[in-house]
Parts: sequence; C-alpha cells; structure tokens
Amino acid sequence: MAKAKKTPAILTKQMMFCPGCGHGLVLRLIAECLEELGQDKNVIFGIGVGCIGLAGNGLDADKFDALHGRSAAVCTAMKRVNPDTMIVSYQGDGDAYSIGLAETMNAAYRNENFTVIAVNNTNYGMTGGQMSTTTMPGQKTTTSTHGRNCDITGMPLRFPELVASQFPGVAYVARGTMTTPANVNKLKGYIKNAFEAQMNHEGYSIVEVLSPCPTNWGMTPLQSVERIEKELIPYYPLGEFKTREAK
Ligand SMILES: Cc1ncc(C[n+]2csc(CCOP(=O)(O)OP(=O)(O)O)c2C)c(N)n1
Ligand code: SF4
Repeated sequence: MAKAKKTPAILTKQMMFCPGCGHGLVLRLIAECLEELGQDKNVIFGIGVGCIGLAGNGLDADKFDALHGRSAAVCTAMKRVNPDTMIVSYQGDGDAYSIGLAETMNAAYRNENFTVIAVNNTNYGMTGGQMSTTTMPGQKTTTSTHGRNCDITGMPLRFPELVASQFPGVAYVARGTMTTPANVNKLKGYIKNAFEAQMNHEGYSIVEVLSPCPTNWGMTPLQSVERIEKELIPYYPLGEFKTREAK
C-alpha cells in the first residue's frame, strides 16, 4: 500500500490560510524540495508582505520579513554575504511585481544567485483583493470595480517571459500551477530545478505559481481551480522559459 509522505520537518504548525488557498501547497512543495536537497537547515527566506505572513511560526526556518516589495534587495544582500546558504524570496504578485517591481527587476538584471517564488493570484490578497499588475483584463477587484480597463492600466505583466527574453543570462525561469496532480508534480520539479541552479551558483532563478485566492475571487475552491485552467493559463502559459544549461 502506498505510504503518505511525511510532512517536512520545517513545517511545524497549522497555517491560517483560507480554505482552497494556494499558499499552503506552495510552501509544502518548497519544504519538500529543500529537505530532499538537504538544504532545509541551510535556508533563509526573504518573506514578502502579504498572505504568506499567515504562515507565521508554522515555517520553522530563518526568515527576514522584508518591507513591502523589497525582498529581492534583502535577498541580494543575504546571498552576497552567505554565498553557500540557500536564499528563497517568497512573494505575492502585488509584492514582487507591483510595489516591488524595481527591486525584483534589478535582481534579475544583475543575475543575482537566489530564487524567487512568486505566487500570482492576480490580486493583492491580504488587503482585500485590490488590482495588481497581474489582474486580468476585465477582472473586477476592489480597486477596479467595473473590471480592469487595460487601456488605462496596461496589460497584465508576464514577468517570467520578460526576464527570459530580456535577461538571457539568468539560470532558470518557469511558471507552474497546482490545478491537477500532474501540475503539482511539474511545479515541484520546477522549484527543485530552481534550487539546484542556485546550489550550483548558476545565477538568478524564478518560479511563478498561478495560485487560487477563492476569498477575493468570490468563488469556491473548485471554481477557482477552474478559473485558473480556463482563464489564466491561456494568458499565463505554463512551462519553462529558460532552462538550465548543461554544466
Ligand atoms: C508600503 C506598503 N504598502 C501597502 C501595504 C499594505 N499591504 C499589505 S499586504 C498587501 C497586499 C499583498 O499582496 P500580494 O503581494 O499579491 O500577496 P497576497 O496577499 O495576494 O499573497 C498590501 C498592499 C504595506 N504593508 N506596505
Ligand atoms: S486572501 Fe487569498 S491569498 Fe490570502 S489566504 Fe485567503 S485565499 Fe489565500
């Protein structure tokens, strides 16, 4: 009989995410990858401002709560002074791509050797579902009550594609999601690739995760998964945009 996988040691307490939220699963996959790579006692997280804060003490690892959007700058410093420590910048789309776009972009531009996990739920989840750079055209949020008008706000930002096309020296760029067991397995593979690239000092790595936010989308968890499949993936395709070069 198949055995259930043990919870990774750094996940110690129940976390307070909403039912159907994607953050818990992303953290679980990160923790599994770190443990399997023998890095779970050798990691510092840069933590963005947002619902990831609800992980609280449930994530038993060194972490630095960066000011809103500044995690990439903090992670740059942490990695430069601790080159053999795994540095993981865990951020939401509002944190990484809206308020912190400059820091996120500059770290990629400089090809800093750390890993960004960017949880894209197309809104600012923690503060009540405001519009972010990744909000879809026509999507209603608390700050785009008639639906996002891209004529005046620009089109949703595809950061992984931007990095892969404009900064080709980076180590690894991918986008995954968790809508099916197969997608969960692929996402775990992407996260592991990113961590391995960092361990080998190959440069900047980023994995974006399309993640449900049922609370602010006004949907059930199942409807949220369907929204990702039908609406988000056609605009935000899954896959690897920059693969690791054979070393
Ligand atoms: C400088 C600053 N501006 C605004 C806020 C308020 N704030 C806290 S969480 C948050 C939204 C975070 O959204 P996102 O990064 O997408 O993460 P999510 O909660 O969706 O996971 C905002 C705007 C803040 N803490 N600091
Ligand atoms: S508000 Fe959204 S992102 Fe935040 S915990 Fe709830 S479902 Fe998750």
